Amino acid sequence: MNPSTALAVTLADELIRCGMTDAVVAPGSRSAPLAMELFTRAQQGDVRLHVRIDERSAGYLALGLAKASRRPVCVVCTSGTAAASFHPAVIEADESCVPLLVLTADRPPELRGTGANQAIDQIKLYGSAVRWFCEVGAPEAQPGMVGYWRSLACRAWGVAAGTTGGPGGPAGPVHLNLAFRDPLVPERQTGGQEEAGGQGEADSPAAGQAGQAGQAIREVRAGRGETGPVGGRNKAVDGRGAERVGRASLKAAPLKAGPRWPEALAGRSGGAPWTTFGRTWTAAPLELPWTERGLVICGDGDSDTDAVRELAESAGWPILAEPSSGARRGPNALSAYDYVLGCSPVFMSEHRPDVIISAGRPGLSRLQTMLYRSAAARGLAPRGGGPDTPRTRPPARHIVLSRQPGRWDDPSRTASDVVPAVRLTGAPGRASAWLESWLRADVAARRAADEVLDAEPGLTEPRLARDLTAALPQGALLWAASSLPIRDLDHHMAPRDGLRVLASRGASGIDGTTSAAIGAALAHQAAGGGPAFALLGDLAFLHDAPGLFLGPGEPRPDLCLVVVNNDGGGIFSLLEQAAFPGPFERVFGTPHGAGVAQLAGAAGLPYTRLEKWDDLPGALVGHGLRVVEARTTREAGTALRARLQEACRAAAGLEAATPPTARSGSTSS
Ligand SMILES: Cc1ncc(C[n+]2csc(CCOP(=O)(O)OP(=O)(O)O)c2C)c(N)n1
Ligand SMILES: [Mg+2]
Repeated sequence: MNPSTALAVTLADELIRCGMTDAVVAPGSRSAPLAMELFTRAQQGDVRLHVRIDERSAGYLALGLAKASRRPVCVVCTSGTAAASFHPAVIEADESCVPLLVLTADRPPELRGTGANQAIDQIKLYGSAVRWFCEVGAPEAQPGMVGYWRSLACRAWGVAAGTTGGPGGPAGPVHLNLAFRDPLVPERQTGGQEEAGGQGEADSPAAGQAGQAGQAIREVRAGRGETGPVGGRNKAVDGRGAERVGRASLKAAPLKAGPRWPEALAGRSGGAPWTTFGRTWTAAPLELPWTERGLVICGDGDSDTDAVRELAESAGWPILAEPSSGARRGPNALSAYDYVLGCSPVFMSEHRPDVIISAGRPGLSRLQTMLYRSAAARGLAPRGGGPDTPRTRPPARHIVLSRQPGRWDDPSRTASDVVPAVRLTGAPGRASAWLESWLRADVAARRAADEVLDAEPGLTEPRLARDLTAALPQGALLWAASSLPIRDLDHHMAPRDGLRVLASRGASGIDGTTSAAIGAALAHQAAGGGPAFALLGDLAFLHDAPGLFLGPGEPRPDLCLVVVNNDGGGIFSLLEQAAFPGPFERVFGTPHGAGVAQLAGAAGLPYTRLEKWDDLPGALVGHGLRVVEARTTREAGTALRARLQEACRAAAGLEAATPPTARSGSTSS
């Protein structure tokens, strides 16, 4: 067996033992050993393989798969600029703690820096965006390599998954740079058929060697240990969630090394990984005495939302949850909190919290940040104090929940405690006036916003966000694009169960949206989840056009891409740039006139144009990957959002007169 094949076979086998169910490959020659091995393991049913032409799309596909499945997914490419094209997905995976295993093929060291074709400096290519980088080194036929590769694969897996408890910290991307020397294909491939096992050529010495090497490869793929029975790891989940056991796992036999390979390639017996890790983040929960004026705020991310919701409900605290937090559920969740925070200074001054518990990354509402700051600044005297310093209440305690050590979200820099969990003591277990007051304000804002939305006969972006999330079936997944789609959901999505909302909010890029949504949909459905949908703007849709083009053999999700086409970047009309008519349209608005229908057609995808509200439920029905376009205009969207703010301000003015309780309402700061 040649060294490149030995490394690829062993690495793939060990990752499958660790639990890898999906692998993404982009085409190239230097990565051939891994691509061919993953193809073979996929044929055996040990892993699901996805192939994409564009590495940026491939990276985001892996990101979506890993995010929805919460397990590492590997993504493989050749050397050169191909590896650089993974960078956006690596950054997003870093920022949003998604376990991604980036396997870049490279030229061996003797070809680097020589002007050799397609050789660039790939060492630490992704800088500090990865939890761990390893230059694996060119494989050589020496004793000890197998333990090295197998333990390396486990370490990469554990660091990506965030389970090592080590310096890597929480889940995130890991980069292995793999130097492959020629030959890049298995011996049998040069003279015979891959799966023939050399039988047809067994008479020649060379063919005999190749035949034995083929035998060694097959036995590794079969998960055979040197001493024990075959393990249970070589199974994969198919597109509909059924587990398939690899055919080779049914037999056991001792492993023979190939003729030129000095040691057995097999892993541990029983199909076990070389190394397993235990979680070490076992810090005790914080004991928190109950207080009436508490708020729970949830941003994007994979928090323990059941625990957060339970806490809020037992304490009688409102939940202000972004759509992709997973916590916008239950009776305490607000649906129009941004309007409440923004539209009534009187309400806010009367409703300052004494404790805020936050989880996840806040990124959608500037007002949220202001809320943290104003609550935390209360009672902090300027140096030397002064007669006007408000000292009636101490600053609010801001407790940040972090599932892993070493990383937490606190952009307002107001955290007073960072803890894994909170145990509340002394909660009265009944609804409080505080909660009722927040809920009343939320209902008032919601009603005012709904009246404005319903009065508009034409298609509008905010109403689409509201009606889409209300219409989606139980068990559905919704991928929300950056820019206005996720913000419109934040303003208008009613709390509900049975809908999983995911988004790339780590770096909030508009790139890779379609591919990430496809990946998330595939993982969601492999785990038995329902249909998937994505809400994205026209620029996000165009940005990842290559993500629409799936080869005939590729796994396809049941995913409806709902494209809101306002012919450009609508969000900029809401920002300060809009006040500069000279450069605005060309530099920020970026109209393009592209045909969404034509692009869908070029990719062979079914297309529906949504013309009116009554047609929305019907437009969402369908199977497979498909596109629904809703055309809107940026001007109308901007005017509508201004009307929504105005209506909520008026509604909040009416409601604000009622402080929650005489006791708490009398002491604002
Ligand atoms: C990769 C990347 N490039 C640029 C941006 C800056 N950006 C933020 S929103 C936006 C416009 C998005 O337009 P569209 O997807 O049509 O959504 P709309 O705002 O119209 O709802 C741009 C260019 C970004 N976030 N990510
Ligand atoms: Mg747009």
